[in-house]
Amino acid sequence: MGGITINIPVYNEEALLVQNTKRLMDFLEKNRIEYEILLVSNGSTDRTIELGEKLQETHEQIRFFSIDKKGVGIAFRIALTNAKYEKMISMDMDLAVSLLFIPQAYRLLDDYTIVLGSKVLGNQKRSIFRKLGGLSYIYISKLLLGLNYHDYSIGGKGFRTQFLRENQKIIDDETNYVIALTLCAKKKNLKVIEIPVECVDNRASRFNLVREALYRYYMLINLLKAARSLR
Ligand SMILES: Nc1nc2c(ncn2[C@@H]2O[C@H](COP(=O)(O)OP(=O)(O)O)[C@@H](O)[C@H]2O)c(=O)[nH]1
Ligand SMILES: [Mg+2]
Repeated sequence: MGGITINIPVYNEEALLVQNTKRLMDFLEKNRIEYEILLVSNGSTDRTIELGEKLQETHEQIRFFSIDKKGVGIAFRIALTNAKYEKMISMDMDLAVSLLFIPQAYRLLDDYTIVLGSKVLGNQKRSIFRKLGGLSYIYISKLLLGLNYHDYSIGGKGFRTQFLRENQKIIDDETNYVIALTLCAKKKNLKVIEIPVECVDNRASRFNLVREALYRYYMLINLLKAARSLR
C-alpha cells in the first residue's frame, strides 16, 4: 500500500549523484516499493545541477530542485512541499546508511510517526572525532530534553508526511529539524521508534563540522525553551 518519497539534499555531489541515484532506484525496484526520489540542491557549484536536471528528464520518478541559498532544512521543506506519498524517508547522497533502512522504515511508518535510523546502535565505520562529537550531543540532549534516542543526523530518517505538514513551522533552515520534530512528536504522544542502522561513512563531510556543532548546541537551547513552554 502507498509508496515512499525519498528525499536527498545534495550539495556538490557530481561524483556520486548519478551512480548512487541509480543504485537507489535499482534497490527500490527490486524491493517492489513504489517511490519517487526528490533531489534538492542548495547552491551547488559543480555539475550537480546539470546532472540532476538530466536525471529528472530521463526518469519520471526523479525530481530535481535547485535553489541558491544553502541549508538542508530549506531543502527538506522543498521536498515536503512536493512530496506525493504519505511516507517520507531522508537519505544522504553518499548512501552512508544501509539501504536496508528503507524497507524497514517503510513498514514501521504504518505504526509510527517517526523512525530514527541510529548509527550508534548499528555498526559504524566513522572517524573518532565524529563519533565523540555525536555522543556528547546525544548525552546533553538526553539530559536537557529527556529524549532517549541516539541519532538526530539528517540521513536515515523516516516520517509520516502528514505529521511533517502539520508541523512544518518547526523545520529550521539547517540541521536541527530532526531533533525538533522528535521532541514535538513525543510532546504530542505520537509514536517514535529508533532502529539500528549500518553506516559506512568514509568520505569527508559536506558540512563544516565545527560550525555545525555550534549551531546544534545553540538550537538545543531554543528547544529547551520551547519544551518548557509546552509543559
Ligand atoms: N541541499 C543541501 N544539501 C547539503 C548541504 N550540505 C550537505 N548536503 C547534503 O547532505 C547530505 C549529507 O552530507 P554528508 O556530507 O554526507 O554528511 P555527513 O557525512 O553526515 O557529515 C549529502 O547528500 C550532502 O550532499 C546543503 O547546504 N544543502
Ligand atoms: Mg556522509
